[in-house]
Amino acid sequence: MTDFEALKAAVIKGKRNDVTAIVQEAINNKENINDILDKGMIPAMREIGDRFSRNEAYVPELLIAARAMQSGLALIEPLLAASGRKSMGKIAIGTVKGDLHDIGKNLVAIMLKGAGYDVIDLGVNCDVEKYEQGMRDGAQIIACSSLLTTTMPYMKEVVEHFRGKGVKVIIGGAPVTQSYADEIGADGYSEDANGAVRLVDSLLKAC
Ligand code: B1M
Repeated sequence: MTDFEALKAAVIKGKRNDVTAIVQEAINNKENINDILDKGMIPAMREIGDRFSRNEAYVPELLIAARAMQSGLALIEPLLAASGRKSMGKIAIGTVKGDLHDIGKNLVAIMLKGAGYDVIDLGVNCDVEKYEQGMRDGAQIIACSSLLTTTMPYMKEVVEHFRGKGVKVIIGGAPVTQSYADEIGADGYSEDANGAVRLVDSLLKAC
């Protein structure tokens, strides 16, 4: 039985070795992957963010927590990666211009890969030209992530740029909402990584 509180504490404190040890043990014990994420690692990032808001944590603490989270994700990714399955479609994903947050974007990419999609990871700080490269490389869907209220408006530029070009643009990230997606005319929004997979499934089925 995994000690999710210990995992959460290890991520918050940025204890990379502890995070990898707990996640590896959870994997060995065939713990549900979604539980590892939803009961341990994701609440940890929420908690460190709340502490940051209250001035009880600062950027260096956010960074070391993020690194610890990424080391746990690195162990989970291969388990979710589709093994030799026929690709169900191609998605290009990136965090929008001006924004360097990539944990949520990485999680969405991992889940999409796990569901059998080819994923082009465009990284962070993506301008329309970078997303355009994703389209040239065959992506049917462009997925944009944003974590800052100041970078979220760039999603509107991306949506407008791709209008009529035959690719769909979907959006997500902590400050993003369905009503914002409707307002800017995005083809879809999802609140979390699993929702992103369902969204992509339904958009590509409709093609
Ligand atoms: Co930053 N940061 N940060 N940060 N950071 C937030 C976002 C913040 C809310 C913290 C706070 O104040 N409480 C705040 C934003 C406030 C606002 O905009 N109103 C903030 C700030 C202010 C900043 C800086 C400006 C701080 C500074 O320098 N003064 C700065 C900006 C840098 C920049 O980007 N230009 C900054 C920097 C950083 C670090 C570099 C230190 C680090 C990022 C490291 C990294 O990503 N490699 C960091 C971190 C770690 C956070 C918090 C604590 C955690 C983010 C995270 O990883 N969450 C965050 C607080 C918080 O979110 N509570 C915060 C876990 C992740 C799994 O969730 O990314 O939401 P999330 O992804 C979810 C969903 O949103 C969704 O699925 C994911 C999984 O379920 N999703 C999608 C995400 N993308 C999607 C795309 C889709 C669909 C779903 O496509 C269809």
